[in-house]
Formats: sequence, structure tokens, C-alpha cells
Amino acid sequence: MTSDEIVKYIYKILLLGDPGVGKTSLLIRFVDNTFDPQYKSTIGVNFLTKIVKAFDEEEKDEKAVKLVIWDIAGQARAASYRHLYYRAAEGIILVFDVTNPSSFYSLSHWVSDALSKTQPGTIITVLGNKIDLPRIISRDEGYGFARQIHSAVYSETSAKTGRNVEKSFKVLAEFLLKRSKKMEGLRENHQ
Ligand code: G3D
Ligand code: MG
Repeated sequence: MTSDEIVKYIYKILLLGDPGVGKTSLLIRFVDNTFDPQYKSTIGVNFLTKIVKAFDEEEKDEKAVKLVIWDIAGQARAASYRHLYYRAAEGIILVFDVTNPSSFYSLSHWVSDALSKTQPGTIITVLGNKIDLPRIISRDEGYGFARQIHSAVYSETSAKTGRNVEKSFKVLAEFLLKRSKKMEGLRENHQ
């Protein structure tokens, strides 16, 4: 893909979850394909972008999709500017640590907070991270929660080894693309 190729589909995605679950590590793994234990913890709010190729089911081809992924520091959960962070988000990635049950139980707070501040139709992904370590939360528990909150995707990842990271972001991009195409179709039908 050349850098001057026009990217028609651009989505804002939020990474949410307790401090320490691996949000920043997942983002760095996805964007730079590295796992650097020396990086600094997130200060304030930051984002990174990456263009992925997403399969367009309708036209049976691949589309360039730009993901603008926001990483939020845990403490910002209580901050007064939080609504700005949530504004116009089209996708939410809820991250928990499969070795840390309290990070899993926190997800219901993260999701209700996010849904109260985002537009209806936001696509949710749930990621159980750190699967390179001995887990406490089972895949069934993770998947059960994801179904309960109508999450489009449930996936298990390791930012350390890279397992499933790229794939999880790509699947979310495909859901977002599908939703855009559906909305384009609706607009065309009303013209
Ligand atoms: P956060 O951004 O959600 O707060 P971080 O989480 O990305 O800062 O990660 C918190 C700690 O978990 C870091 O360890 C990081 O290296 C580790 N970590 C993140 N993802 C994984 C993973 O998939 N597997 C393993 N084994 N560790 C992971 P430190 O020691 O730097 O606090
Ligand atoms: Mg972080």
C-alpha cells in the first residue's frame, strides 16, 4: 500500500480496562510489533494509528482501514475530561488480564461507563490478555461475559508473544467496515 493511497475508512477506537492489564503493550505490539518492557506507563491520554487491510464481505475485496487507537491511563477513569476521550468512538476494546480476576470483574463498570458516553451501535471487542501466563479466568468465562454485553468479538491475546494481537484488531476493523457499508447502503436507499 502506498502512503498516498486514499484511506476512506477511518475509525476511532478506545482501549479500556484496569491498569496493568496490558493495554499499552497491546497497542505497541499491534502498531510496532514489539514488546518493550522498558516503555513508560501511559501518561494522560495518547493514541497511535495503523492502517490494516480489512476484507469487505459485500464487494469481496480488501479495503484499507485506518484505526486510530486511543490508550487511556487508568486514573483518567475518574477525570472530568473523560467524555472528550469517549466522544465519537466507533469501537471499544475492553481488555482484562486472564491471570487477574479483579480486572475481569471490572469490565462491567468499564462497559457501562463507555456505553453511557458513546453513540448506540459502538462495536465492542473483549480481549483476555496475557495468555502466555497460567490463567485464572477461563475462556468460557471470558466468552460468556462478551456474549452477555453483545460484544462483536471475544479473543485471547498475548502482547508479549504477539499471539492473536494483529488478528483481533483486524477482526474489529472488519466489523467496523461492515457497519459503515450498511450505513452507506441505507443512505443510498434514501436518496
Ligand atoms: P496497561 O497499559 O493496561 O496499564 P501495560 O498495561 O501495557 O503497561 O502492561 C502492564 C504489565 O503487564 C507490564 O509489566 C507488561 O510488560 C505486562 N504485560 C502486558 N501484556 C502482557 C502479556 O501479554 N503477557 C505478559 N506476560 N505480560 C504482559 P511490567 O512488569 O512492566 O509492569
Ligand atoms: Mg498503559
